[in-house]
Amino acid sequence: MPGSGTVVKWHQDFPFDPHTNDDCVTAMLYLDDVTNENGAPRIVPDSHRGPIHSLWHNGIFTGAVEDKIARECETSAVECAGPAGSICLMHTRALHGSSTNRTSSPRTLFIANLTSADAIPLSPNAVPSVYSDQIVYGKDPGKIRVQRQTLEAPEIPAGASFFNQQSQQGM
Ligand SMILES: O=C(O)CCC(=O)C(=O)O
Repeated sequence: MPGSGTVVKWHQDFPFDPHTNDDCVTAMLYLDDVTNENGAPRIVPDSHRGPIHSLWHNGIFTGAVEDKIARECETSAVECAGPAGSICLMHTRALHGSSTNRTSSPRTLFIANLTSADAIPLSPNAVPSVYSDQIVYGKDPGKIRVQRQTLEAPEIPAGASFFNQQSQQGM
């Protein structure tokens, strides 16, 4: 929101919303024009091929990667600006963040997590909806695909937003 000074710190979505496999995509529908001035999402190309970074620091789930990784993101991220109606599709492992909205108008995104039907959630959905678990394309395979991985359990947020978690002083 304008004037809030809110920054979305660098993170990957998968550690917030782990599944049995990572064939998962975050879809961000831009409801307003999204520009450099109002905090366009910034994504690090190819980072989905890299490691999952911890969002826990000093025993606190901060929802953000450690400072050293964040500094690397700053130098390699690309900005994803676009007019209202655009959709930004991002792999669940992609490192991303957004800077503050420096304009006087809101910048609104509708965000949906799309997963392969055989990717089953490993932690409770923090933002349940009537559309949760709906198959949007294809049929239920009746199978669960499990990839070999070791993941840290996320902290389940008290509210619908991860902003409270990211504002904690854990790093
Ligand atoms: O609101 C934004 O700018 C990005 C939100 C985000 O990073 C996310 O939903 O994972």
